[in-house]
Amino acid sequence: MQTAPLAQPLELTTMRFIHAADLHVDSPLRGLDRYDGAPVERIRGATRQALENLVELAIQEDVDFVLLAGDIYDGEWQDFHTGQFFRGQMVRLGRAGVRVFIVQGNHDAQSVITRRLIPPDNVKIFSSRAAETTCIENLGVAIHGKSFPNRAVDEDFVPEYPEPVAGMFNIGLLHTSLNGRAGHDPYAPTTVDMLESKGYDYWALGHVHAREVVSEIPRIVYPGNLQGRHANETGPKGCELVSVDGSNVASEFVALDVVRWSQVQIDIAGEERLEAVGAAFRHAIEQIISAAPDQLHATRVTLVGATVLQDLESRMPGTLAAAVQAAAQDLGDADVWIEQVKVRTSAPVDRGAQAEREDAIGELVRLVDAICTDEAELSRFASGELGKLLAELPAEVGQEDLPGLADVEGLRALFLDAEATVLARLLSTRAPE
Ligand SMILES: [Mn+2]
Repeated sequence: MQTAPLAQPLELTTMRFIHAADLHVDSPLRGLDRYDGAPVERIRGATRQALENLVELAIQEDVDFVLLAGDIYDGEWQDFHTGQFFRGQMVRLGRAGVRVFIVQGNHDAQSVITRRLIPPDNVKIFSSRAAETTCIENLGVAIHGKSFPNRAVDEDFVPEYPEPVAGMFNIGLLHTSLNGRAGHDPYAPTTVDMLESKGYDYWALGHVHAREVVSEIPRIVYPGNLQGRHANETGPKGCELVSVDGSNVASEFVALDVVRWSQVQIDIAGEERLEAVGAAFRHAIEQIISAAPDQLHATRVTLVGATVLQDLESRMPGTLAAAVQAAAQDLGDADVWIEQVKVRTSAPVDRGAQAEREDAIGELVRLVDAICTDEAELSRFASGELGKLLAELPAEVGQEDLPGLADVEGLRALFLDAEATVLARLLSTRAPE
């Protein structure tokens, strides 16, 4: 739980609310059927179950209201079922006395969803024509928002958002890419400065699928999406549970996902037996499972390393992937689905023999040998450009992520590692995937 003081302390306000975004209910899972044994129905239903979990959390925690910052739907509904399911969940909230405030995002913009359903009375969807404000007098909260009229919104909505209501807790509900976020379309762009200058107390953002606390004062948060939808949306997904007690705003992340995506790289360098592949996989997956024992784990496995098993794989492609799948079948009660096995292994290379060659390969091996046996040269690398680069990296990049850049021994290992990668490519007789 992180707590921060408000810019202007409010005396009477006490409330709790949930902030979620990017539900993408019934988002299609493309290519899912291609995989044998895929728990298709469980994965297909995951976005709906995560929404049910959100509703249960809201009722259990007895929150005052729920904010949904856009992309509730992935796009136009196939039929009315998607909208009716969502509406049914909103009705559950309404019966529990929970109000819901929604802005539409690029995926569920006014013009994108053409089927119409009248929302229940406890749900307020902000207009896409102009930014507007709803006040809840008894809570002392003012919620400001504007929906996307169309999928592509190029302008900054924030200048148009109303002035904060004096003496109230002011919340801005906004679907935005801010000043750009990798992998996300630059819609309704704005800046942190712009958000701060508005004088609100909390900015409930949506659009970016990775959770991010953008700022503490005022608190500006992307909760991330409610449920990961593919192997690039890894880790816990859920919502922000926010408490306001007059002088403090505190919020914590609560996981609501039912399918947990992960990617794991398994190094099988030097392994000679297929059994070892299964054992290495078990070791990796046990850590993933123990971190979240109640989830269905959808995992992408990448096998790397120079191994004689590559020979087997070359003669019968699919052997290594099948070894991983077999090990997953043996896991018993654990819910694990291997989404994909990427084989990036290589054949072991006889460096001595390669160094004798009179071609680019021989030249590469001799060059790496020359550098690795030259202490002075390695020291120059460590203290020169690489050392400088290391010093300039942002603090979030842990030094443990960059092993050995600053010392001779580490550099030697890195050079040999890089050589092995290049040699594997040069010597590979496999067709590229
Ligand atoms: Mn979006």
